[in-house]
Amino acid sequence: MTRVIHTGDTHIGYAQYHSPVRRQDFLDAFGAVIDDAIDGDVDAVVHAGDLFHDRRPELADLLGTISVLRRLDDAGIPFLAVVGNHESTRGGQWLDLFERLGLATRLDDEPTAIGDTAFYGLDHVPVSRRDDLDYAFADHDAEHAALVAHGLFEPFGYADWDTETVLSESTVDFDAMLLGDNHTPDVAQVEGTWVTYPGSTERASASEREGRGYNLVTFDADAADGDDCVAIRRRALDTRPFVFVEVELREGEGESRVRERVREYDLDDAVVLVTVTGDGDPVTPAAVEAFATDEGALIARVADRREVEQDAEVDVSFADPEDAVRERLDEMALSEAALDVDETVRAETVPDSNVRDAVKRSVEERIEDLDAFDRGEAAADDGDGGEPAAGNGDGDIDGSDEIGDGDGDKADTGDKSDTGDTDPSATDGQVSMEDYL
Ligand SMILES: [Mn+2]
Repeated sequence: MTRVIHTGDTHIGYAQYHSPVRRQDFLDAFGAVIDDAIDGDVDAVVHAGDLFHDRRPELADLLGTISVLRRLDDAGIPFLAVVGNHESTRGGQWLDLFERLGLATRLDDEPTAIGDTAFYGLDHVPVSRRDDLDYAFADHDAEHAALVAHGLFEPFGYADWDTETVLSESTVDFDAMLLGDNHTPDVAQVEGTWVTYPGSTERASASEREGRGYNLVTFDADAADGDDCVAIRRRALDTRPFVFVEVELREGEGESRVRERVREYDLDDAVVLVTVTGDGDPVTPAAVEAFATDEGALIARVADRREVEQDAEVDVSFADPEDAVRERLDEMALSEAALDVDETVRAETVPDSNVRDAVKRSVEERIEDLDAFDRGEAAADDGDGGEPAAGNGDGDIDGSDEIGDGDGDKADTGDKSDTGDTDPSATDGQVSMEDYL
């Protein structure tokens, strides 16, 4: 029998809402999972990627992570992991550093046996390079086998990676796929193989409403009822409280009604997200936010949905903001090279910290073809063609209906225009992982 904790999408280093307290929360959630692993004396902790929020964690994040991993190591419990899209660097990976320190095992196409189960790893691979994958895994002689992978797999939301293809082309017969990337916990069976996401361990976006947790996965001949050898149980984590307040204002109602509704909740140390809809008088978000923090909230954000509805001058549908952006881009008649840049900046497939490099690469690829830098033709009419929204690719799935997370976190909104805490001017000369290896 093999019993492991399956976790992922820890996003250490994420200063959500620019809050140092939130930054600590993400590390603390990782610590809580590891404490449970030690208390429960599991055989291993399996991490399915996005341990870090971006590829440039700060020294404090690294030191915090190392001390948590050391606790696990002191308890004699291995940490097996793969690399996610958020933390992936072009050189070596942070995970290699932890492996070098003896604190982690980077899973790959060779089996890592824990008890009677062989674990394999598949790092995040961009959509454009997936056709080259051959899913060739080395043989094992264990009873059970599991693939740990980072990506958006079928049959779950936003999927762009066909699970049936992975399973049918793999040279190893997997009993389970233990996944990361999709922040919504879920479990399903594909072709007789269990496929599961544990979800993120702290809410990385306001759309992650349900409670956070991780999976406890048991591989055993009679782990579950019948002849199934895999049992997946969900365990809850005690994370930062989020309070979602929805206020529909009626005619004549205004800020005092919003305050009244906010006060109905336990705001203590919570992230409070208020959405205002309906009619009524104008509401000043900053005033309500100050009120909520005075009442004990850690952070408060107010989204007044009525502003959008009332703005008649903008003739676009906000059902899909990407449509509005595309329409405006058409009018701007940008060159092909500029469109490349736009796509890189806006697509969720490129984590924020990688945008600079990705833009540099795309311009370099175009430099031979100067025509690509000529202005294009302005579209006579809008392209209403129902092409899919750009960038619903391999970013994390936290939904797009974000409220009040105006901190420029690209994981959430795909908004690459705000450099947030990865100010380009600050990245040069910053310590990189290679300095440690
Ligand atoms: Mn993630």
